[in-house]
Amino acid sequence: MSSKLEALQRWVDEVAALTRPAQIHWCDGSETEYRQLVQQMLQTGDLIELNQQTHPGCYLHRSNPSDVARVEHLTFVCTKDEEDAGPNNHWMAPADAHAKMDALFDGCMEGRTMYVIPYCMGPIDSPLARCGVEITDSPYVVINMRTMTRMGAPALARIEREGSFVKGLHSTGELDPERRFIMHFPEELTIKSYGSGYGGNALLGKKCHALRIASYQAKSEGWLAEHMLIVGIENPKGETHYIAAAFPSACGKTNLAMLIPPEGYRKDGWKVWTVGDDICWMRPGADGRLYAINPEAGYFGVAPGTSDGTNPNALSTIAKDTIFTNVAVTADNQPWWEGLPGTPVTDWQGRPYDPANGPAAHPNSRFTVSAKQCPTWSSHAEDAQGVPLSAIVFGGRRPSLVPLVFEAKDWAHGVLVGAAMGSETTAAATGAVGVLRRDSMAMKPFAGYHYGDYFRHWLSFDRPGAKLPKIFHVNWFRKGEDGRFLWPGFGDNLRVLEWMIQRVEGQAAGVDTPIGTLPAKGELQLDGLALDAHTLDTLLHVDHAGWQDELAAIGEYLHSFGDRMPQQLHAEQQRVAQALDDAADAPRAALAS
Ligand code: GTP
Ligand code: SPV
Ligand code: MN
Repeated sequence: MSSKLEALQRWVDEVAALTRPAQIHWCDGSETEYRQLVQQMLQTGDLIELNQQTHPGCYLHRSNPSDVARVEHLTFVCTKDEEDAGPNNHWMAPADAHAKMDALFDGCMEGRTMYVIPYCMGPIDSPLARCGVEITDSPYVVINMRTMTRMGAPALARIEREGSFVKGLHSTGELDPERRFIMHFPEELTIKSYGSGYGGNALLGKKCHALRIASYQAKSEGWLAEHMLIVGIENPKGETHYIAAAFPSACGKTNLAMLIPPEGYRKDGWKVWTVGDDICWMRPGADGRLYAINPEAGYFGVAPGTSDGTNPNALSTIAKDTIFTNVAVTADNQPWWEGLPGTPVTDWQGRPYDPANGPAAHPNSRFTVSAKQCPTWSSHAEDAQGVPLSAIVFGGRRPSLVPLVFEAKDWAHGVLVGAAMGSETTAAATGAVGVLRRDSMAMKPFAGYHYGDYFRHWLSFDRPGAKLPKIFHVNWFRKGEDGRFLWPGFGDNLRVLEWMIQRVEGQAAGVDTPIGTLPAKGELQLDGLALDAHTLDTLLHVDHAGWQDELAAIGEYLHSFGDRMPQQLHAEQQRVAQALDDAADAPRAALAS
């Protein structure tokens, strides 16, 4: 072992002394290693073989029923100073957190194999990429990390070159919700996770490293780590605009990243290219534009709702070599979830399907698959320098008030729009579903430091020479009085993206309103869509009284972060509130529809 890897070896020895595994396996990321792990997991029942005729290389994993989502109430950011974690995070003093976790890890791997997983987040030769090492006793974590990251020998070589890496220690423990914690020590570039084998709790490269630790690093290094998809939209002239979009968990990132253009668009030559579906790291390039990479190598996507009608690209992506977690199965052993044709016979817990027990697939059931299997995988997804962004989009599940799309006036207004984001909660985290909460930039569960400092960092990108993307807000989830979605969504969302691109290119005038610029009449391309005039009016209406209340609530929200909230954001909130008050005095002048 070279001297540069001594620090890693020392840490592995320390962890082994604490957890006392029967053996240690250094993961090389090879196909042979993957096959061996799969065989072993088939024997232990950790994996169940699915129909290999219809789904070659596909397996099912069933989680413990108490362990099927992220656990925000058990997730902590442990900075020396409590203020640095901010009111947006749960905090514990680092010494207390280490003591608590080390007591849980004491002897927890006895009789088991400890896996050492070197991984790289981002293209292996990218200056924007960062490495980590996860130590885990879960073979399920190993096979998922192999798909989700660049795992193994090349990552180890980069760690040896750079000498620095994020340390992640994980054990599934007893899967006891009372003995489950996800702890982050951003100042030590360290993660400790115990008691869960699920997704974001256990695949430490994803939310723990690539968002919580990375957002903290990004603040001091001048970049951004965000909960965003990255998609390329190619117009009929062959020009591609890249768009990054932040929607909260289970609010449409994977779907937008893989969208299939409506028929008319396809005929005209529009194409969509997928760069990333969950996480985006971006930094300013020499030309002043923001450049983005996808730090991940795979998708850990929501299964329910994925169908030929909604996301055919995802469906063909997961036709082979995919791990399914907590889906149902059909009589001929195919994976099944709500939204697919056919009928389930066995539910996600392995019980005979009975509608009285709820959905057959868990609402947060997922697929893990290599990004390269996506038919629309972008040839630029591996570009070391990343792709230049034309637009940043914020959005959430807002059943009322928030129009289909609006554009922020400038960067500072855009930061306010992102900070003010609200969305109904989903099954991606434990707790009540469908409750409206603020989820600034879709980072409420993931910002590794104080939101006030985070917004200040965002504002700091607006500096001389910067050629920043335009910022938009969308809402695919507006509901009518009958409770149905007003906007068709999915592929038809391209209509809204096209308007954004026209705005970027200076080709759409839009209509100014106090909350931002909306499409003018006729600017949204709606050919081939059965959308009546009344629905369109509702989707593009700015309800002044409703927005006055919303701005008051946003003002209170900003104040809840105390002194660290930048004055500039308060000023933006006051500017928009004032514009709404002024418009209320002269209502006709400023209405969008
Ligand atoms: P995470 O992986 O948890 O971060 O989720 P995500 O943001 O990638 O969400 P995803 O694309 O998987 O979508 C989650 C759910 O929202 C699925 O059930 C989709 O069918 C649904 N959905 C996605 N896009 C749309 C849309 O445009 N309209 C409507 N009505 N539903 C959508
Ligand atoms: C999310 O919840 O935003 C996800 C799934 O993408 S997890 O990896 O569990 O965080
Ligand atoms: Mn996510």
